[in-house]
Amino acid sequence: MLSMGSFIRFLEHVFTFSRRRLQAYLRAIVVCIFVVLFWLNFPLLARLEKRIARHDRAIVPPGPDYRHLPGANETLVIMRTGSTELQDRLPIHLATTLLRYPDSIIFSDYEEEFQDRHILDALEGVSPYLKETSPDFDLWRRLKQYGRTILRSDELSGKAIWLDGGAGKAKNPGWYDVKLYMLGRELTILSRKLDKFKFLPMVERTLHEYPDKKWYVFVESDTFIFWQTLLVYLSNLDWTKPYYLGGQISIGSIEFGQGGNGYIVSRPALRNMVSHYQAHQKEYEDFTEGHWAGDCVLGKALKDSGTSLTRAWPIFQGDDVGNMNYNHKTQWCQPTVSYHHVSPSAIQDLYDFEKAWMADTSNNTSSYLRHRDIFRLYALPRMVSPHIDWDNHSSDDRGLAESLENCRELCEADDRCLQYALTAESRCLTTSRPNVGQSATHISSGWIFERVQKFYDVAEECHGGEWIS
Ligand SMILES: *[C@@H]1O[C@H](CO)[C@@H](O)[C@H](O)[C@H]1NC(C)=O
Ligand SMILES: *[C@@H]1O[C@H](CO)[C@@H](O)[C@H](O)[C@H]1NC(C)=O
Ligand SMILES: *[C@@H]1O[C@H](CO)[C@@H](O)[C@H](O)[C@H]1NC(C)=O
Ligand SMILES: CC(=O)N[C@H]1CO[C@H](CO)[C@@H](O)[C@@H]1O
Repeated sequence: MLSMGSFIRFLEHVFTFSRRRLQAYLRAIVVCIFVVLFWLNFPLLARLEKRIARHDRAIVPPGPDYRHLPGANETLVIMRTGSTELQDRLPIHLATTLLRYPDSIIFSDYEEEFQDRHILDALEGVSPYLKETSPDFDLWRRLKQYGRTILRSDELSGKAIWLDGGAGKAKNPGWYDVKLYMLGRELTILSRKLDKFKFLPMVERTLHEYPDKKWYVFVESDTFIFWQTLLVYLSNLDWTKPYYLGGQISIGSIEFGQGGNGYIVSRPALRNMVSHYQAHQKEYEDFTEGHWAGDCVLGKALKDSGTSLTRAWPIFQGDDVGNMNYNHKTQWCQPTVSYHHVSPSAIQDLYDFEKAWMADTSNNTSSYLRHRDIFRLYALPRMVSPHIDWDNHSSDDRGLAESLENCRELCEADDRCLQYALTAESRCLTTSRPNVGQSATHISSGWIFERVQKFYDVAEECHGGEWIS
């Protein structure tokens, strides 16, 4: 048998190749053979990879047991979404928040199976005449006839964006606009028009599906709830009384819980409302047609059936955890349960945060989070170093600055300034309001950490739970 050396010498002799060159060719051939073998075995490798991943998951220590927290089994979570936003908004909840709730229902404007979840059509119970003739039900009729594939790509919500930094509420009475995504404008309005009709039939169907829960927690796909804190809150209330808790807002003379903040209804209140609605469905449908906010219609139906809103702000927040008005008086010692306008990445972040917090407090399931705790445990650690592509909601214009560092100097020179941001146009913005902010493009943010830490340190200790009832 020829050894490799003599084989090469033989080839050299035949082809007068240089030895070095030949070795390179051989190496290339060997690599090619490996690549081909690898390619052929790809399915096998994929299976192996999956097995490793499964194994990894199996050895992750189980997190705190959300599903068996006291009261969890007597609480139902109802999420309202829409066919146009579902694909972008629901997966994060299926992977995080919805895993915690022993019982939950998801309502949309189209009945379908989505990632092994059955999605109910909230509009099923609306009067047939209205559904067949109202222009507001255009989208619903198309979906019913052709299915979800009829949705054009420009009708799907795409990546959630902040059109106006969440500050549009004051100037725009249609606060729903704050929630706009990258939708074709026409459809945004269409889908909102449809959305307002969901509320009352959704509540009716909910009671039909789960008639015996003590508490019904209604959320949207951009709501985040601190689950344990919510359950501790509810354990402090008497569920046998009619309760309707939410973040208060008014349209005209009707006060109601803003839908995206989440709102909570006790069983007696829900039952009263559903019987009242069943007796006056036509009137409520007429009222809804002439109105633009479904959560307001719901507030009216609850009021008409004997349950007024319990104003639960600041326990319920109308905005994201990154955009809080922390102050030592009205937003500090009160517990915190819900946030609104929360992006999917922030939902993941808050979910992980609560999970770690629960692990730390697992010896006492009566532990709850106050705004103060969120400031210390969530906000402060995120304020240590400057963030690129981040908006911390600084708004006092200090003029031009050459760099983020220069902007920081402008902030340092003013004792009240806590944080700063530099825009793409090199404008330096500062504020005395401590805020985590959120991911954004063309702006960078920083904090004077000693000062935000001091903001925390100088506040008085909190005593007792300030539950609103
Ligand atoms: C919920 O769980 C508690 C124990 O944690 C139990 O006493 C109660 O009966 C359960 N309620 C329901 C409706 O299953
Ligand atoms: C729970 O653990 C903390 C420290 O980890 C401790 O300070 C606290 O007293 C414990 N509470 C109970 C009820 O055991
Ligand atoms: C558990 O936490 C709650 C709320 O902070 C507190 O009131 C209670 O005393 C704690 N229980 C124990 C046993 O430490
Ligand atoms: C709420 C708030 O103060 N938002 C500010 C965030 O920063 C931008 C600059 O990018 C300001 O324009 C907003 O007013």
